[in-house]
Amino acid sequence: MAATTQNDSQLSAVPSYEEQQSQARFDAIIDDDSRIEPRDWMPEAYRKTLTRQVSQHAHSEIIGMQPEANWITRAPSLKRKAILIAKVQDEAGHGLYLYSAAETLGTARDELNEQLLTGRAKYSSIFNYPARTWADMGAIGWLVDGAAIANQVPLCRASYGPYGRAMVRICKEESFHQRQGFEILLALSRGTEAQKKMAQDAINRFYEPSLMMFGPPDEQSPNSKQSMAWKIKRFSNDDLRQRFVGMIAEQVKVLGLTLPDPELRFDQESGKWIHKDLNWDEFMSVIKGGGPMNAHRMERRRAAHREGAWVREAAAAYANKQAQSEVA
Ligand code: BYC
Repeated sequence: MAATTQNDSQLSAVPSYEEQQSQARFDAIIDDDSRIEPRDWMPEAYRKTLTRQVSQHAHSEIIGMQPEANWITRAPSLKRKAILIAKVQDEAGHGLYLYSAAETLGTARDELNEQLLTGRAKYSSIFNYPARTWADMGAIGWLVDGAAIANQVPLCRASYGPYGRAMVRICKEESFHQRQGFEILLALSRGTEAQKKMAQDAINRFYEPSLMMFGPPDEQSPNSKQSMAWKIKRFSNDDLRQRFVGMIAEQVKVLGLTLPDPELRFDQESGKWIHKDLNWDEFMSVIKGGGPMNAHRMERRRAAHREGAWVREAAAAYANKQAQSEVA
């Protein structure tokens, strides 16, 4: 009996002719740099890794609203307030496009949301650091959105159609976000001594966490190799970090400020930027929930979800009513 069971499972592990054909078609689409669409056959592992990445990306956009939203009431002028409101609203939109893209992979939004609220899904490490001063709005825009752009522009070419298309729109908005952050820092750096100091302090605190947004070093990144083979990721974590460092090393000069990294230099021989060692123990602790703001961010998100229950109920009741009137 046991032998029969083993035999059966061995047989079921051998792909059927149809499965082999589907796999070959999938491989050809990837090789061809073309796109996988929701109705196409895809390996379960591809679906799973995309659901993980896209939903975690969506969660990051939603949690990422918090540090900036906290500054809306304290923005130094009406103009700054209006810009910040628009930016935070954009992040909500990014979350919604990304949840929609993730849903096309077959997991309902309620389930994805549940994964966030119960701590089963990650969101970007960067949002577990506090935004202490107005200059932090500048540092978040310039460094955090800057890192986001460096990471996300290649994702516009991700092999999964709905993800790549969502990224095109998101990247356009992110580049406006980065400029507004840079402009906040520029105004502060040209202001009083105290304002300049505040801008430098914000850069000092956000530099290292923004470099860690690209994920662990390549040799410690369990998902990169396969995600690159599937053309979800187009560049490795370290390669993208390199591009970003090169970009901000030049831009900081325009600000008349500095990056808190005495080791930072371009090494002609290797063609690489050398930067200080990043604190990967801290990164691991932050992504496991031990960052300075993890508990606060999650508490706030759960409260917002609870407080939004009546909106979801009203929207569902309205949709129901519309559907009924269409049938009638
Ligand atoms: N934070 O094998 P690896 C924004 C996890 S939103 C937390 O390299 P992968 C913005 C990783 O998930 C920015 N966790 O993974 C919003 C994995 O754990 P699991 C968000 C991280 O997926 C509002 C493990 O570490 N951007 O810009 O190949 C306002 C091993 O890593 C992080 C995106 O989500 C991290 N930083 O590569 C302002 C971009 N890094 O899942 C701004 C899309 C790694 O196996 N995502 N981990 O348990 C990606 O490009 C990739 O998922 C990553 C990681 C490069 C982040």
